[in-house]
Amino acid sequence: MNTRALLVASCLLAACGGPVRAPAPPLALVAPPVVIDASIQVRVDAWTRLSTATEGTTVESQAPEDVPVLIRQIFDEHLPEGPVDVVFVVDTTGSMGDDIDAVKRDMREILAHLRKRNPDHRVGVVAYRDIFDEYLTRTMLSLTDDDRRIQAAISALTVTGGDDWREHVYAGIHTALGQPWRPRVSQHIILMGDAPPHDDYANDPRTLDAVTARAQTAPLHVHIHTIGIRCDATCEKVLVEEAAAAEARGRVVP
Ligand SMILES: [Ca+2]
Repeated sequence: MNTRALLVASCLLAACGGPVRAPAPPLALVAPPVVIDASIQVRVDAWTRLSTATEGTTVESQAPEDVPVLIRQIFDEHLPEGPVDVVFVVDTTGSMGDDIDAVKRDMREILAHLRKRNPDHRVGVVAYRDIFDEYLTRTMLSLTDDDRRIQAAISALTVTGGDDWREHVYAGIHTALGQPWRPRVSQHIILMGDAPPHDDYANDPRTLDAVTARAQTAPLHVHIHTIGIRCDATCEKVLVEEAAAAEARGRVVP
C-alpha cells in the first residue's frame, strides 16, 4: 500500500477531518432486538403448540388493558353454551404486575360476563413461577361457583421473583389439570404469561407432550387457551442481561 493509500485508510479508520466517532456500543446494546424477538418467538411457538394440541386458541396482548378484553373474547368465541369449568393459570413473576393489575380491575365485569353467558360455571386459579422462587405452583382457588371467592383469589395474586427469563409453565398447567374438573362438562384453561416454558430441567416429567396428553385423557378434555403477554421493559432488561451472560459463556441464547 503506498503512502497516499495508507493515509486514506488511516483517515477512514480514524474519521480524519470529520467529527470524532462515538465508540461502537457494547454488544449487549446491539443484541437485544434479536434476542427479544427470538425469545418471544420461542414463547409464541410453545403457546401455539399447547393450544393446537388441545383444540384451544392462542391470542397475543399488546398492552395490559388488552388482557381483560382477550379473556372475554375467549369466553365469547370458545366457550359453548351450558356448564363450563375454567381454570386461570397465571405467571406471577415480576414482569406480570401491570397485566395482572388490569385483570384485577376488570374481574368483576369479567365474571358478570361469564355469569350471563354460562350461568353454570366454576372457576379456579393456579399461579406459577419457577423452581428457585417462593413457590413453583400454587392453587389459589379450587374450582368453585362462588364468584366472591373467585374475585378474592384474583385480587390476592402478587408478583415477584422469576430469576431467569423462562418460567415453569408446564408445572402450572400440570397443577391445574389436578383440579376437581367435572366430567362431561366443557373444560378450559386460560394461560397467561410472558415468558417461554422451562423444558430443560433434567428428569422433570412436566413437559409439553406430557401435559397436553394428560389434558386430553378422559375424564379430562381440557382446552388450553393462551394469552401471550407483550414483552415489557422488565422482560427486555432480563433478556439483555441473559444475552450478556450467555455471550460471556460463549453460547447462544435462547
Ligand atoms: Ca425463571
